[in-house]
Amino acid sequence: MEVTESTYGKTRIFDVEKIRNDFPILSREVNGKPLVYLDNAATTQKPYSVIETISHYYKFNNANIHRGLHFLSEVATEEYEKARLKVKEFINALSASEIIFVRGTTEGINLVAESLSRKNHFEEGDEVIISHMEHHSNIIPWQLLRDEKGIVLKVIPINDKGELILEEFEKLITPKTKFVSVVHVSNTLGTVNPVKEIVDIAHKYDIPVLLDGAQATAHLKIDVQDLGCDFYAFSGHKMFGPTGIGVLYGKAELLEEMPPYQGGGEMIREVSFEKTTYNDIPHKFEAGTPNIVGGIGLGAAIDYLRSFNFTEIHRYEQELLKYGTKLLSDIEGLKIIGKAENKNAVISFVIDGVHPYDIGTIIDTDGIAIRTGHHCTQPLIERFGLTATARASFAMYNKKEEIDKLAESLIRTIKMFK
Ligand code: 7TS
Repeated sequence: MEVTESTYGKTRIFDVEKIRNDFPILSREVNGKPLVYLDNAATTQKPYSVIETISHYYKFNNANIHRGLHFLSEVATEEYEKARLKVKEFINALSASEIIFVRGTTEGINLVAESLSRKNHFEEGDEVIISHMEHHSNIIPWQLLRDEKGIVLKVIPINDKGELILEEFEKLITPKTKFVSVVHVSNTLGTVNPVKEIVDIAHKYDIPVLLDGAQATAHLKIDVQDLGCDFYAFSGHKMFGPTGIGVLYGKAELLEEMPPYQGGGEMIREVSFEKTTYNDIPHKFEAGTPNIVGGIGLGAAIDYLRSFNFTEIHRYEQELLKYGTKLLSDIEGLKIIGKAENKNAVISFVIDGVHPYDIGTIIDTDGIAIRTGHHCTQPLIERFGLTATARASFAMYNKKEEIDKLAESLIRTIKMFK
């Protein structure tokens, strides 16, 4: 099936009240107050269309895929593969065979690290470059390779605003540099990295690049061909889709040469005790029964996102960011961490004399959900001389009124600690 623009019908007018009505959870109360959900970098809420797609699948179409010749198995397979095509269109990959369904960003990165290692892409002393603002899921897989293969991890530094220092990146490259893996948008700072430039620089030296797109896909239009990256990993649950499903995009010519990540059913062509031949990509990387309903649900989330114009989503979220930055900056004793010029709607902050955990706990009593802690970016938090921040992260269904409530609740918190 060809997925075309017409599959998505007319682009919806961006109307935040109408958008909010698509998300049932947004009308619930928490601690007797209307929920103010500002933890979207951790996970986004789900629209009816996604919830109903999942429910419909289990009610009417549930079967294992790529196996049985029976009716339901064919329906389920078709739905799952249709979702793969939607992902392909969504990120503008060249082919659906470049779309591997995984558990999430974390598994996508681990898959690449493991498979490249198995291919002997790395020798002892070879270097992998990451950045100072990586999520742990783009640090630990490479540290595991460091322990296993003796590779060296190099880190692109950042400035005090929380931006990558691009000139330093090129200086880190040596003939031993074999891979670059960098986050597209920082979950802690909101910084949008100049990933296209990073890819261009790395490619001058024939070094493949992986981009961690976990925080990008719900907020920016992604075009992997335009970015030129070799791999792009993201999670369904951070873009209005279900948990337990994500995507690893990889250029076909690289995936073809990479050995499987896990062995099992689905990923083989023929098996004997002496020799096994593998299936074509992407199936070679999808051992076992996959998260079928997750894939189909992700397809529904993509349909939902594509019913809007990304430029409008971005414009609106930038408005929220500007409004929130101003409002929170005006609170005495509050300091925003992460002031990149190019930033998505994430505001990390600390307050003099109030521990982030206390902030989170107290404003929760007002029904406000934010995240506190190191956000799985401990080296980054330490770079700012901290152990934790409070973080409000926005999605397109958030409103300025919710930021007002956040500010009021923070002021109440500060008063309690005085
Ligand atoms: N990379 C980035 C940039 C992330 O923000 C996250 C999750 C991951 C990778 C891992 O994604 P997963 O879906 O595989 O778990 N970030 C967060 C967060 O900021 N708060 O909770 C999870």
